[in-house]
Amino acid sequence: MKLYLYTLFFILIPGLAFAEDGSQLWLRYRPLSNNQMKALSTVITSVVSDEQCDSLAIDELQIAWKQLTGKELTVTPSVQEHSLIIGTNKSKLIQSFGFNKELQSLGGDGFLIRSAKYKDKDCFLLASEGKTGVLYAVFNLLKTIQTVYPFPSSMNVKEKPSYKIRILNHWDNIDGTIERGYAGHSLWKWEDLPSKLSARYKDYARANASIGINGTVLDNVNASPEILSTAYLIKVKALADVFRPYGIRVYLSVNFSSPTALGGLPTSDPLNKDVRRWWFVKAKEIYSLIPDFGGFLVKANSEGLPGPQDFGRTHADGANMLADALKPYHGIVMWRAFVYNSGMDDRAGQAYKEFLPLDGKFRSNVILQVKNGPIDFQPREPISALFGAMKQTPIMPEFQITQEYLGESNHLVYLAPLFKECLDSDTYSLGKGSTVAKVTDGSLFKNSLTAIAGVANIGEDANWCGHHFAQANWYAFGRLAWNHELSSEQIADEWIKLTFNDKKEFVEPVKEMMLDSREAAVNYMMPLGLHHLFAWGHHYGPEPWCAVEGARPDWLPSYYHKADSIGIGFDRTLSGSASVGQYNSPLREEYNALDRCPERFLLWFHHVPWEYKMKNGRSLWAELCYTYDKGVKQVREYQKVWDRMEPYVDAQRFHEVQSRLKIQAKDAVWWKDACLLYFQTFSRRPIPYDIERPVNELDDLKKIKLNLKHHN
Ligand code: GCW
Repeated sequence: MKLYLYTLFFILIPGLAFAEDGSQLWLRYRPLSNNQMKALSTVITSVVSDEQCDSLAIDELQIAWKQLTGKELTVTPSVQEHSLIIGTNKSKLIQSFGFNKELQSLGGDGFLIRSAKYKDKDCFLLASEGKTGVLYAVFNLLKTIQTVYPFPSSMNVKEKPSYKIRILNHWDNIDGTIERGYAGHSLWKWEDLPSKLSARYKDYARANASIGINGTVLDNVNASPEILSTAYLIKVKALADVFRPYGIRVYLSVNFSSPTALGGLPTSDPLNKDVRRWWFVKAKEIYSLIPDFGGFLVKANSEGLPGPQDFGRTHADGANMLADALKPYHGIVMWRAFVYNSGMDDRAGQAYKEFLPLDGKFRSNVILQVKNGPIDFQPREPISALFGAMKQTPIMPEFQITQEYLGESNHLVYLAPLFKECLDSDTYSLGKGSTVAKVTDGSLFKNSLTAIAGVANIGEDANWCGHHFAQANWYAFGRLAWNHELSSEQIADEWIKLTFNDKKEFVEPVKEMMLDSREAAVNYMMPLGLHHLFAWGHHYGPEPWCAVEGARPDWLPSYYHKADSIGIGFDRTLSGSASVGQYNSPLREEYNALDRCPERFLLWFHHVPWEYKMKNGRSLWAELCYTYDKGVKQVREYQKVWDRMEPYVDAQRFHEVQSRLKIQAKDAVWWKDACLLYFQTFSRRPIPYDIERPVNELDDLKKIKLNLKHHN
């Protein structure tokens, strides 16, 4: 009976009849309250545009208006009192305001939103040098309408993106699987392309445009040569055509040995004439199909992939050859610096050693793509020393939005604080204030090619990202790529209001939980600078004891934690692996000195005795125990916070988040017990008696073997 009434309720109330599956992301346009509507209707009543070309932006505006206010936003041929005037700098009407120079300086993606007078009429101006900028301005205005109360009676917004290229990297394979993807299969339906276009392609483009993302690498960096076959390029073209109106360019990851694997050449040596010709011809073919193709992303001589070193050439030789082929069409090469070889050399220092000697040797259309930290997207890493070291080579940060090492799509971990921690870190490259943000946005070294990449967490799940809160990480990446000065708090605030609701009772506690969540994950997984304690084969659960016969040592946790009877941690000081020496002063000295090293990086840089006294007076062992315990407590707290939110959230999203928090809480205990019980076999000290006792036996934990299919 209860079920019957419930069903009836949904059938009878239109608008509630659709499932709240999260598919609308942050683009929901919920009806405004009467007060909000009043404030808005006193300043904007109609829209005018003297250009056809902005129809997409106008459409978006009109759709949103209808949903927000219940009214049509009428398009008028001429300016009226309270008109919203929209257009590019080409429009005569826009030009009449005299902002030409300012608009030019903001570029095709930047925009102005201004209160202005037109022949004594009060109006709002929304303008850009380019069409994409106009679309961005519309999304910005719509965001303001939904998140700022009351709607301001006058506006003076001027925005220009921090990075020219704001790009997602999809690790999507052409067989439809996604490497490190936790939200179902790939969105790209290669078997249906080019003739059948999924409706989600447009939704994807629109969502990206709404946060300023303007590029997408469609395929995995572990690239199949087949992606460059004519059959696939025609499919890529079909996607590029859908994305183009939204200002999104398509890029491809390429396999360095494509000339051999696809073209049948005996070699892929970058200095070989036939190889060079092969790439030139391939570039020509690509651009004949996709005139605005963005360029290539390359993972070479990394984790077993082919690269120029197979032929005794350097990374610069390889990158430059591709850059030469793309140059006539203004394409770029994003060359990854994620390289490390198995051996005795500290993995954390290898990319720097490999690439620093090549500084200044790359073509101007090459940009080096560097992961935020020197190892691999761990819950916490210091920055890669390459930021700020390569002074003559543009560098783009690579962040991981997909939560490979952060609980996949089961854990609620808001990543803006992680991204910000990297961007705001000082490299001291040209003295104090040389932050990663300034090193990479072109302001410090005056380079004009600037970019930032995020490894996408998007799949074909209805809610796109697996966990409803993982949408916030896609959103945060886009917002920070647009403006790296935004705070994590501001981004969370926007996202919550747009995605859920604007009730203070909901926004505040949920925001607090999000802002705290990355630190919680560090606490229950790898506190105090620990890293890579993950299980073999997947990167979900703990296996600090992991030993696989014949395995590369640098793929095993013991390589990183180095726990023994004396202590724990990787000695990267000048008397250890010396990787600390790759940082500029004063970072180098600070990290090198045990008593000055920030405790969040302690075990990253030092092998520390169990009895070492921490700043708060506890021993290292005790501090490790308390920190793991704190992480567990934080997640238990999130469960309480979320359960209290039930009145403010639709049932489906409430329950889905609730059930994932249960998994996260169990996982946090798993992490804590596994790490503490295992490290205790070395420390031989008791777990402080005032914290929760382990609920697992170490032997049982060692038997856990996850079903990879479930997790990948
Ligand atoms: O961390 C490793 C991942 C690989 C990934 C690689 C990379 C795409 O475990 O799955 O491969 O990094 O970034 O190239």
